[in-house]
Amino acid sequence: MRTKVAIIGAGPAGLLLGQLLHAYGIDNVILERQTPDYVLGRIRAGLLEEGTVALLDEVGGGARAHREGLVHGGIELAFAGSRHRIDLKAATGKTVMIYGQTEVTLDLMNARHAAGLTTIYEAADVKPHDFDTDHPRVTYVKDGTSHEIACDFIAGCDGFHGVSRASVKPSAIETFERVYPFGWLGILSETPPVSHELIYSNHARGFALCTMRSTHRSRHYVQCSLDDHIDQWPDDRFWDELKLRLDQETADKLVTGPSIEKSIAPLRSFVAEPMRFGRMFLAGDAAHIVPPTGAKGLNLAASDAYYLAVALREYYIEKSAAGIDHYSEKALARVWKAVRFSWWMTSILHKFPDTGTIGARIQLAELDYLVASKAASASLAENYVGLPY
Ligand code: RFL
Ligand code: PHB
Repeated sequence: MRTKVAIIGAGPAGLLLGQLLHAYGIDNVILERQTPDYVLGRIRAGLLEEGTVALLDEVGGGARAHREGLVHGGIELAFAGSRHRIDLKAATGKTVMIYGQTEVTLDLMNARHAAGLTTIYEAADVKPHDFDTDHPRVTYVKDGTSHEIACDFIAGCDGFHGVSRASVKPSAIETFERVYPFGWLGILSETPPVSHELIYSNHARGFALCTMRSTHRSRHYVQCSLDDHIDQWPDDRFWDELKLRLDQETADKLVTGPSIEKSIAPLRSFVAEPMRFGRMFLAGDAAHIVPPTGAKGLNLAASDAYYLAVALREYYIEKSAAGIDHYSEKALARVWKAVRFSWWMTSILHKFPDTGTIGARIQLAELDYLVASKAASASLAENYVGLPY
């Protein structure tokens, strides 16, 4: 088989890239290790920047998001027993949208299917080859048979544990990493959200977040130990702990119910530089990870896909390599700002085991300043709604 761009991974980065390339007349094939149902079953991000929604619109996959997504003009920060609203819309003129990653993925999968584009699911042993030559190729095994795709370019959209970044020789790549000393325990429940907007809570017992997927489905997170296992967190313990970390009014209003999904995610900041290796590009989690506190992971996957698609369009339509030559630099400039913001949101909202009581007091002083200062609130808002592409 031959294609212009072989995309490894059918997560948000790979699927969006595939649709953007198709819109620009560039044929592509996606290779995905898992089944479609497995990909759709991963409960992850929930919050989209306007730029991400605009990209879904650009590829004709945004209609359901506009119908079913919940548009939010603010967030609340809870600390020292009270809640304070940050008015995102007033500060930036922009809003954010609650629309789950599972829905984004489904809409992009449907758009890809409708366009008749090839996605090979359950592709085993996927390997990129010869990307430092003009004739890259990708090999894989499907139903026990080996196959090869010859291509012009490879897009590594295969997430943090993917094969693309791992195929680069160590001397060609530099990585930056911070692993945080805690995780997030998340549960999904068929209960109404406790508030119209998201509540991020700094509490002496640890961070908590009240978010949602719809008007009848809630998503909640509590900071937990990295040693914790979900078996140690029956639903009752989760709800009790969450209530303890919220202000009294919110705790009293919280509607609890059985969890329909429960998982623990470690928190990490990670960046690989560069994001281009000859004729292979990395996009999304394959190149960088942010802690979920700033809600940036999925949105960065979308901006990478956009930068890469535009660069490849320039290559094919305008016959210029300038776009692909600048892809890494352009994407990384936006990535590092989101890494900085996500690290900062994490640092002011979580309980850190090693900063002691002075660390906790400094966090409260910073939060107090943040909600009282127009300039500081506006800075948070500007980053939260997403920096321009
Ligand atoms: P994905 O979604 O990981 O998709 C990568 C795809 O590549 C496939 N793959 C392979 N395919 C072929 N061959 C191989 N060798 C392959 N190796 C992997 C995988 O099966 C998968 O389908 O990366 P992408 O597209 O870059 O999208 C990024 C987002 O998924 C990610 O940034 C966010 O979900 C991060 N994230 C969260 N972000 C938020 O903004 N808010 C959240 O609440 C939030 N929660 C999360 C998260 C990420 C998590 N991970 C990675 C474990 C919770 C979790 C648990
Ligand atoms: C989510 O809805 O899962 C979500 C929202 C905002 C975050 C993290 C997760 O910062």
